Amino acid sequence: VKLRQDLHHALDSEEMYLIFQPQLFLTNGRIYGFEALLRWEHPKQGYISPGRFIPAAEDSSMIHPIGRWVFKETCRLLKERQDQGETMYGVSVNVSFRQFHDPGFGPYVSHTLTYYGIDPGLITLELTESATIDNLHDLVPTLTRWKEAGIKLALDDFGSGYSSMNYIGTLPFDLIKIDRSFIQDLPASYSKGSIVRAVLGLAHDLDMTVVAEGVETEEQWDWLRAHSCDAAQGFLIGKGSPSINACIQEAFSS
Ligand code: G
Ligand code: G
Ligand code: NA
Ligand code: MN
Repeated sequence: VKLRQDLHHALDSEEMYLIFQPQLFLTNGRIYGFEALLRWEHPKQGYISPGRFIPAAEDSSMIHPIGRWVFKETCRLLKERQDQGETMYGVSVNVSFRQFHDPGFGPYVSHTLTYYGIDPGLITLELTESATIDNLHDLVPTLTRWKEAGIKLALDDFGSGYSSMNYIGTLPFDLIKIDRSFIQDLPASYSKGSIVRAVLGLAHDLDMTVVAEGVETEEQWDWLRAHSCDAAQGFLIGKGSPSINACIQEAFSS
């Protein structure tokens, strides 16, 4: 209850900020893009992980202003890079399925991109599920409009929790992010490897890109590269930083 109340003040009092975690192409080690991850430094409790506060935000309606802020802040930071003449990279932003209950969110995304003059092709929206969805078909019009605008769509944490084959069959995803739980036991686990190979086959058959999450070791990197996974993200490459440039330095320092 307290956490929920504190969420109300968190955005206004600038307790929340974004970090960017780098993703590299497995073929050539170049930058694929970045994932924006929300951070909350609570004035009394210190760091609170999104794993704790996102579910609380989803259970209240706080996910709506928080979700809008995350998208706007990402665009603001991209605009800053653009104005400084820096190289532009794609950035993915997490969107909770609960945010579709906010009918203004779709238009908000379009307006914000226009306001900051950001190429929609730079944006991937990562859809994350924390509960079952009754009617996936209801999401299709909004997702189709985003795609028509040039925004890419990712299915996050694939294989874990509630996200299932049903999602891939119904919604127009451009990429799949394989959950860390499948990657962490590679290359030792034959069964996890088998699942990852199957996901790669399925995704590539459907012309989808695959990003592996939670890559921590060289062995995992080599295995994923040998099995034609497209890109990797994880502590092996970098933990992430509020500054995209610092993030790039970290990614290439190892
Ligand atoms: O940040 P961390 O790596 O601890 O992420 C934990 C979980 O929180 C992940 O499932 C991630 O997708 C989610 N998450 C991180 N940032 C955001 C955000 O801005 N919005 C939503 N909805 N989820 C987020
Ligand atoms: O839920 P989602 O997968 O979107 O969020 C990623 C979460 O995993 C974040 O909490 C992030 O800090 C964390 N994370 C990112 N890379 C790694 C990694 O290589 N290992 C571990 N253990 N956690 C990671
Ligand atoms: Na995510
Ligand atoms: Mn994820």
